[in-house]
Amino acid sequence: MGQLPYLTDKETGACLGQTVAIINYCARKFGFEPSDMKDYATSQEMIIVSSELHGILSGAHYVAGGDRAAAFDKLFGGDSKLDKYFKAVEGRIGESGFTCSAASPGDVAFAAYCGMIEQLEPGWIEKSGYAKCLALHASIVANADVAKYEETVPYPYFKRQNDA
Ligand SMILES: N[C@@H](CCC(=O)N[C@@H](CS)C(=O)NCC(=O)O)C(=O)O
Repeated sequence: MGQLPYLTDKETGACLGQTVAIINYCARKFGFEPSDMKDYATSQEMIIVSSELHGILSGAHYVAGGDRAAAFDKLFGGDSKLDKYFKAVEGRIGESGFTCSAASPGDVAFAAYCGMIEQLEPGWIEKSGYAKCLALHASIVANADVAKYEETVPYPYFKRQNDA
């Protein structure tokens, strides 16, 4: 498709694009798929939720007419499409601190979008009252391997301002 992200796995020879396919490929390769079918179902759902969050952020970033700042203002202004998703996820985070009984690929994907949102509008998650989502994100980024990966990301893809 000529798009990013794109993964080349030299060990297996697999080459693939599409974020959801890459997440599922890595989860299976490294044995991170939940074995419990209920957790597996929730994890898959959260991967797609994360993909839809990507679409929402992308819609503001590439808004028709180019007024990106106004589009993001609307998104972070309360009662937006973003709130709808965060309210739903907030209600699904249980005693484990995740949507599954332990951190799943879907939880990690969701945490990645929490991180992007924190970069775009620092404090929005907390200010909006999504305390469980915030704690889920904090718990994922506290993982040393996640922190190591984060250091390799050169710059944020989504930009908040028109002139960025
Ligand atoms: N459905 C794809 C969307 C990927 C996508 O939109 N990639 C953007 C960068 S975030 C891209 O490569 N845009 C350039 C293009 O489409 O030509 C996925 O989930 O990976």
